[in-house]
Parts: sequence; structure tokens; C-alpha cells
Amino acid sequence: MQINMGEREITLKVVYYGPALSGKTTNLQSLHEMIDASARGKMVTLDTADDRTLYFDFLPIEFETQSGFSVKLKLFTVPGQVMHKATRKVVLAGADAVVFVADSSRSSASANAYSWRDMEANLRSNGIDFEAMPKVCQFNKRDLDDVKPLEEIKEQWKDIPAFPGVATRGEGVLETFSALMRELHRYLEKMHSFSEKFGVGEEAFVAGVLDAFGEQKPDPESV
Ligand SMILES: Nc1nc2c(ncn2[C@@H]2O[C@H](COP(=O)(O)OP(=O)(O)OP(=O)(O)O)[C@@H](O)[C@H]2O)c(=O)[nH]1
Ligand SMILES: [Mg+2]
Repeated sequence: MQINMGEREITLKVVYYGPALSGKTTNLQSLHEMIDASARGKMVTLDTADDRTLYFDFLPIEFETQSGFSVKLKLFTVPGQVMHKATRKVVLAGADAVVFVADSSRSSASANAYSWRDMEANLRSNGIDFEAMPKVCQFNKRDLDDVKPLEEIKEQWKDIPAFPGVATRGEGVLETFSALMRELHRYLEKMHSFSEKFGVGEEAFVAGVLDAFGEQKPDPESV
């Protein structure tokens, strides 16, 4: 978190992590399409010819709190291909929260597990407290044939909020992101008494984020 009291600005970094081709870039593209034009920044995508992320994608989202702070969210994706390990560590540096995008296909189970361990190692080597860090998981590609049943997934991911997704259709994308915002506020509350310091409570924070999505927003009570 970066705070500029003079400008009344709070900057938070969110990273989408996960194995290659799980749908991290698609999640950001989908959020970008859903954002109201007024809150929408330019999305930067750096990929190779075959659509795979080479360095990162970046999407800024901004909203104003009623207490007069401007919250700047900086969303990044890492490149999931195994060979980009060093880049993932750089992109993760200074992250305040992560979305882990897993591929729901049964055949991707070991790639998911490898990527999760890689994320944990990279967070730790960046000096970030892995256990405390706000995290949510998205099980993407629910439209594919050979996917694990959701009950099995929920059982395996008991400690972390997990959401189904079909990012190509925008399904589950905003739910995942708003759940992460809720986790993030809870964390900032615990570590920095966020509500008291910046005059924005959990509901107002989540509602502020969702406002950027205008018509598309889900019911804040449901996330
Ligand atoms: N069937 C299906 N395909 C999806 C879904 N989400 C993404 N895809 C497709 O999967 C491919 C990879 O998606 P990306 O978003 O580029 O994956 P990524 O995680 O950014 O991959 P890397 O950048 O290599 O780490 C693309 O062809 C997407 O259109 C989904 O929910 N269902
Ligand atoms: Mg990508």
C-alpha cells in the first residue's frame, strides 16, 4: 500500500497469479470491458504473437471514497509459463492482494499445484507474509468438459474463498474481484485500522469498487 496524505491518495496493488493459460489475462480484459468509462484507465497488455503473456498485463481502476480519498487499484497479471519465473517474482513485489486463477480441467491439477507453490515461494522471497496476505481463488474454465466438481474444489480450498468462473464470458470475474476487495479491506483494517484512518468501512470500500462497474455490479451482500 502506498499512501499520499497530501494528495489524499491510496494506491493498492493486486496481482492475478496462476498457471499458463488459466485465464488471468482474460479476467483483466473482462474487467476492463465491464468498467464504466469514467473509472476506466488504459489497459496495457504485453504479449507474444500466440496470446501468451510475456511480461505482464496492467489495468488501473480508480474510485473516490466518501471521506475524500482517491483509491487507485493497480491490477497486474503474471506470465504463467514456467520459464518466466523471474518475471513473476518481479511482478509480485509489493503486492497487497492476489487472485489465484486456476484451470478447472482435471488435467491441470498438477500445473495448478505447481503454480500455487511457486506463488508462495515468490511471495516469501519478496518478504511478504504469505499466510496473512489477502487471497481468493478462481476456478476458471468451468465450461470445459472434464472439470472437477465444485464441491470437491470447495472441500480442498476450505481456507480460501473460491469462485467458479468462465472468464471468456465474464462469468465469475467481478464476483472474484469484489470478494478479493473485501478480503483486502479486512486485512488493511487489521494491520492499519483502515476504516478509522481513512474514513472508509468495509461496505463502503466494496461498494466504491463496485460503483466503478456501474450496471454490471453484483449485489454487494452476495460477495
Ligand atoms: N473455454 C474457456 N477458455 C478460456 C476461459 N478463460 C480463458 N480462456 C482461453 O484460454 C486461453 C488462455 O487465456 P489467457 O487469459 O491468455 O491465459 P493466461 O492465464 O493469461 O496465460 P499466460 O499469459 O500464458 O499465463 C485463451 O485462448 C482464452 O480465450 C474460459 O473460462 N473457458
Ligand atoms: Mg496472460
